[in-house]
Amino acid sequence: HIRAVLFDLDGVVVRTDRFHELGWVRLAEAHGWDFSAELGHRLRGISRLESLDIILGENGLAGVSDADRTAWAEEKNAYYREAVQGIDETDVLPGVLSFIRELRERDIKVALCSASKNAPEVLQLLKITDLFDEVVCGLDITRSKPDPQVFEMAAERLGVPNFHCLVFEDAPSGVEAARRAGMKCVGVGTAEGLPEAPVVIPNYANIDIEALLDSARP
Ligand code: B16
Ligand code: MG
Repeated sequence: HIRAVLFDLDGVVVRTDRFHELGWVRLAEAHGWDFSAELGHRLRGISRLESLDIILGENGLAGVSDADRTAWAEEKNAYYREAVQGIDETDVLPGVLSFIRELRERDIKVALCSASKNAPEVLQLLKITDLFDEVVCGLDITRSKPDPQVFEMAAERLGVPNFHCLVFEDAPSGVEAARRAGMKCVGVGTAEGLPEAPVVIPNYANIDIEALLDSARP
């Protein structure tokens, strides 16, 4: 049975996923690189520098200097941080906060598991840090999704075995990371966008906790 639920941040709790994508779009436009919506989806959950390397690879720029890579990663982060300063409650996915509170009322542990180094600040801006028993972010991990490190670290901190954990993810890389951790997973988005997710919900409206926890059982 499920004893802990692990939430990704961008695209699962807050709609900051579009600001990450906007940051990459602005960077690509500034430098004349190609960037497609398909690539943007593929980059969900992937760390900043690895995302940049994928974009550079797609544009035949794999051999650039580390100084250039660092500068461009910082440029993207500046675009992201500029966009994120104005977020408020309206950027939180409808229903997710009450869903988290309901889980906690059922004594289910809740953790936030994000690849983003900006995750703690986003939680602070929205004043929702205390909603989570644990927060694991890009500052804590050394390997980005699809590596399971972020989820395994959260499970360990919560003291809950991996097979009692359920992950909510909007990223193909995150769904893969949950699978590698031996955790159940619910995709947030569309079945087409998350073909590997065993269960997909479009949003948190009319969520039936019992049914969801059941459907996530093997
Ligand atoms: P940062 P998540 C991920 O967050 C984003 O999906 C991804 O677009 C971003 O590149 C990554 O965090 C790193 O973020 O540049 O802020 O450190 O979806 O795992 O919550
Ligand atoms: Mg995400």
